[in-house]
Amino acid sequence: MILMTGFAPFDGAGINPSCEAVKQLAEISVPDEIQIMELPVVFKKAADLLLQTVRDVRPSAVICTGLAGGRKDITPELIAVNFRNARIPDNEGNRPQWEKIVPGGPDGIFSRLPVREMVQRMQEEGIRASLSQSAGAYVCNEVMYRLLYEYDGPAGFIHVPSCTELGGEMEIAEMARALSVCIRSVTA
Ligand code: PCA
Repeated sequence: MILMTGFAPFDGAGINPSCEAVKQLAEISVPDEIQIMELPVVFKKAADLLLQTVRDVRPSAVICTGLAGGRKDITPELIAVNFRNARIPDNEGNRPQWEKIVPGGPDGIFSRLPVREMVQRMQEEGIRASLSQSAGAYVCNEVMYRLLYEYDGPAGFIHVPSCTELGGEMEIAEMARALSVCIRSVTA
């Protein structure tokens, strides 16, 4: 079973397309294949909750997703960095500046998902997709870093762009389709 996560809404938006896409994906995929989970947009808490669930449900792979508002493509992330620097407060008012996530941990950890193949497959299916070399320094990057640091199975992070409901160009149904293509790269 693959554990898939999306994030709660943040920064004043009413929805977060990452979570909506993951929910739609659960409806179109084989029920035993995935378990879904919504993470709070809160430093430390999101990663703690995720890792507790990973220990409890023992998934065969973990794919986390989040919103990257300025992008137009579905972007699998190549690497997480050991660094927090929040431009805006999280949903509980935390705004860490210029900090390490894990003092003494490696500077960066590469995704353990087949990111290159995922991008290729999505493009072949006509979906706007490209590789991202930075997950930022906000809650998504922290979740990706702690996941890769504390869990040793296949794991990584995919950012989705803004959705039509929030003034973006991509439909949530298209994002769900993109994630189903990505899952095929992990299970194949
Ligand atoms: N995107 C933010 C946090 C939650 C989300 O969906 C990020 O990219 O860090």
